[in-house]
Amino acid sequence: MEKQLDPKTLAERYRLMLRIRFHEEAIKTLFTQGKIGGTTHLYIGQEAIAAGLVAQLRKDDFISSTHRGHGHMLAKGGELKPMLAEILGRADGYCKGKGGSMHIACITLGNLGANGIVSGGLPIAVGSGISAKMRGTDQITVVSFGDGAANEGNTHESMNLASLWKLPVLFLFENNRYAVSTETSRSMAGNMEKRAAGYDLPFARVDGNDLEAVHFAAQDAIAYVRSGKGPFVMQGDTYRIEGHYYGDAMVYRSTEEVDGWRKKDPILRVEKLLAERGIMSEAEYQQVRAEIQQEVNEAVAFAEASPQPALESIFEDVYTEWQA
Ligand SMILES: Cc1ncc(C[n+]2csc(CCOP(=O)(O)OP(=O)(O)O)c2C)c(N)n1
Ligand SMILES: [Mg+2]
Repeated sequence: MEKQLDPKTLAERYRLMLRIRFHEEAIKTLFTQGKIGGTTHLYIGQEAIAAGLVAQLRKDDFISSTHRGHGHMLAKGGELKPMLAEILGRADGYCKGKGGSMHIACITLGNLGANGIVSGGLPIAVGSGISAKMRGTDQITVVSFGDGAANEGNTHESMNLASLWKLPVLFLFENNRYAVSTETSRSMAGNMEKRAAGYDLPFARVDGNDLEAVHFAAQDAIAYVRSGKGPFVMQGDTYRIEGHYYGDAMVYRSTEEVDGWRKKDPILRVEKLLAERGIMSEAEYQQVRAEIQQEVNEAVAFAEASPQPALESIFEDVYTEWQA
């Protein structure tokens, strides 16, 4: 029999996946209402990866994330209220409203930051790995990156150095099939397994829409990296259900393709498991959905009531001081 999560953990991860999904759905509404500045990239469809891997990290481990990073942050212990306040650019946000969707960071939670630079998270993870090694701790750093980022020089330089110096970094390749409008088959030569082998790194590939598959592969990868043997590359195959950014016309792919992937929705798959294993009936998981929706609604109200950052705060939390 395939390995199974115990009922309590499965139910907890289900709640987390719903929290990630409903948070993103709330952002869609806020964005449509013109309440979010700039752009926003949604993690809808990829929840099993954050909930399967990031959620089992220790609090003192680190993550280095991407422009599509809300799910990673919530799985690392992020709370809905300061998340949404940050995304609305308000003073109660994780970065006091000065980071926004693409730059959410929280050092106490071990999030070294979402990142607007595609592949920008990888060198940061290498630096974090060097730090853990020099300090002699067994903390690990997980860096998520997409299929677009996979082809950037940063990715190769980071894997090379991390392998050479045996750094405690888990490279998490989230292949959601698209980089903006370009499908992976048109952008990526070879594959990640061969690339990892080229840097002498162990590799595992899983169905990224299968929570338990991600969890158990991640458990092994985390143990390997934590033991001090060096980095590991893990690939989760998934699909970006929404457009690249919210509002993208998505003319580059067919409705049939998207609908096909909606049927593989990682949340629906967990609901099926919960029911089949007698952990929750449909009525019970509908109740959980209602509870999480309520949590998200309260967080939206909190964020909307949060003040704008004070003008003077623009000079706080910066590394250099401006002088006339
Ligand atoms: C260095 C750099 N190049 C290009 C961009 C513009 N850009 C933003 S997201 C993106 C696509 C990234 O695709 P992928 O790595 O697959 O991540 P996904 O959006 O699928 O999560 C691009 C090209 C950028 N932000 N940074
Ligand atoms: Mg992608």
